[in-house]
Amino acid sequence: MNSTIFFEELWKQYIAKTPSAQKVKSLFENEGNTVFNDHIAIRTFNDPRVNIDVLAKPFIEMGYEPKGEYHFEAKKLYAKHFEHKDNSDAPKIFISELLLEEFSIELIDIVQNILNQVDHQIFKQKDLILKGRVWQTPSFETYQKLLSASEYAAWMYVNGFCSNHFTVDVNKLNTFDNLESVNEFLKKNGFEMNTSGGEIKGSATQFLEQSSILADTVEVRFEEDVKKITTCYYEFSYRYKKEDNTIFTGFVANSADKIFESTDMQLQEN
Ligand code: OOG
Ligand code: NI
Repeated sequence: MNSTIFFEELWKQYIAKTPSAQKVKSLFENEGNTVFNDHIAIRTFNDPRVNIDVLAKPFIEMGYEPKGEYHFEAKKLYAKHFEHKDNSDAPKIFISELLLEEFSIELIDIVQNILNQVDHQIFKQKDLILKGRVWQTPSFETYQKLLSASEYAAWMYVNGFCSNHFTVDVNKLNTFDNLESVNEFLKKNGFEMNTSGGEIKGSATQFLEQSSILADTVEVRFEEDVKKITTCYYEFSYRYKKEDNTIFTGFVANSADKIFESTDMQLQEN
């Protein structure tokens, strides 16, 4: 699959679970903008069957290379970002993994059991991140156990492999000069911002400002019952030039830490 088709397919799957993203993109387009994607993000577990290296492989084959590394001590996550070697317009890829060994035996067992349900070949497929949840129907009891230890683990159990967000490159919008005006526009149109750590995460001195709307929710069929659970969200980024006059292409761990919370059910109004 060529990379253009791959990203188109990824977008289709993403908006199927995140209709707000398509709505926001259309609103920008109606104002006279072309929307460019700054980056996508993928979540996983650090189990060797599905860790960052496994999920990065198809991107490496497309011409991406590893760049920055990020540590999230409280959330027990590690992440890497990847950039395309020769196409600076290609979206950056941010992949994080849950550090299983830092959790209880119970959580480790649950995750092992989930992964054991899946044929090994599936994890090796290049289009794994187009496959969503590749394990059996989740149990709400298990979901809640995971949730008490890690919102990320619980989200991953229900949503599986996908792009958990796309990101509007605010630098490239024609009718907006900054992230504040984008946020005002989103709120005026009825979208709810992730306010954890403030509406805007980061600053010009960190060369990156980010904001995001709260994740959409869908009704998920669990073994026991149907429940509303968060899916994916849309992010907005504004990047500044560094001292050397080139634009900053990395991520800021303190800001990312708060962006992760866009899928937190507790931030939802209902
Ligand atoms: C990723 C959160 C971090 C960013 O741009 O800093 C991030 C996630 O929610 O999986 O996307
Ligand atoms: Ni992001």
